[in-house]
Amino acid sequence: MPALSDIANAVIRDEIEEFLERPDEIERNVALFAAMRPAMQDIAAALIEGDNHTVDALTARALEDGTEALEIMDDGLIAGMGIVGIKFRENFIFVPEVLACARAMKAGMAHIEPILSASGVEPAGTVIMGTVKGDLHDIGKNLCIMMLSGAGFEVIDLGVDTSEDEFIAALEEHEAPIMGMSALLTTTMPNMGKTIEALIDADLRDDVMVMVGGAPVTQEFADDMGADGYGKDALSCVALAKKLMEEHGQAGR
Ligand code: B12
Repeated sequence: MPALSDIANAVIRDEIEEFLERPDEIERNVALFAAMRPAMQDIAAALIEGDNHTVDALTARALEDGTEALEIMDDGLIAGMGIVGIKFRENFIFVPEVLACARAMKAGMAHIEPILSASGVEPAGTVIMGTVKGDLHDIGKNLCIMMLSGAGFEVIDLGVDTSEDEFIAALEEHEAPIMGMSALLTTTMPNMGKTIEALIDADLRDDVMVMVGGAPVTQEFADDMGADGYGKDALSCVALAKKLMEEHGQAGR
């Protein structure tokens, strides 16, 4: 089993030692960071410190050195944000610090976005994406959008705090076969179900495949609300969108 001392970056070692308390989270993060290249650990450390300039510079350098954009996203950026999430949950840090980390994440994403989005393949279909009403979290949604664009989907981004009416207006305007909703708060998750209800009321439910995601969302919750699919991360979002496109075609919609 990997040990804390297997992690090259001192900031990451200190963060795990000082702020992680649950044995499963310690074990998972030690294994994750110990297996990671030191350059990715450095990006994660700068993100955890909310240092957007360093994340910006290190991400650019890693790409120049030939590191894959996906590796930087998964290892440097998402793994770093995982530690931030735990510290936030345990009240070691608060909204202003998390906002600084989110800014640092966006600084890194700005470099990988053009790479993940530059696919040059035939348009795979249109997807409408939005974070549901009352919810301002957009990092995960934006990662999904980058990956979808990279896979050839045209994505209409409705942003955050998206009302049922805004989803409906976008569907009517773009006639998209797929709609994706993101929610990060247990209090806003029910708004996904409410949006699906609104689609039924507007007589649009049969025209569109609905996919949902976000950290608190589960397959079971997705089934209960009547969504057509659930994806746990940006990669599964793309796989799901492709599957739903096929199902949409088979249903003759
Ligand atoms: C960053 C962050 C913020 C930032 C958001 C900045 C931004 N621009 O997004 C700020 C500081 C603004 C914020 C505010 C708040 N937050 Co906040 N936040 C987080 C944090 C730390 C990370 C979220 C994140 O970006 N994760 C990284 C991304 C990559 O992961 P992801 O979003 O899950 O997305 C992936 C998958 O879920 C999936 N996915 C996502 N969407 C979709 C959609 C589809 C269709 C598919 C298929 C897949 C998919 O793919 C993504 C990529 O792999 C989480 C902790 C956590 N562990 O989630 C708390 C967290 C979500 N926040 C929380 C809270 C409580 C709040 C506040 C209420 C705090 C406050 N007191 O004000 C406010 C709410 C504001 C609002 N109305 O929305 C709680 C929610 C608790 C709960 N049970 O509901 C969490 C869990 C922290 C905690 N444990 O306490 N937050």
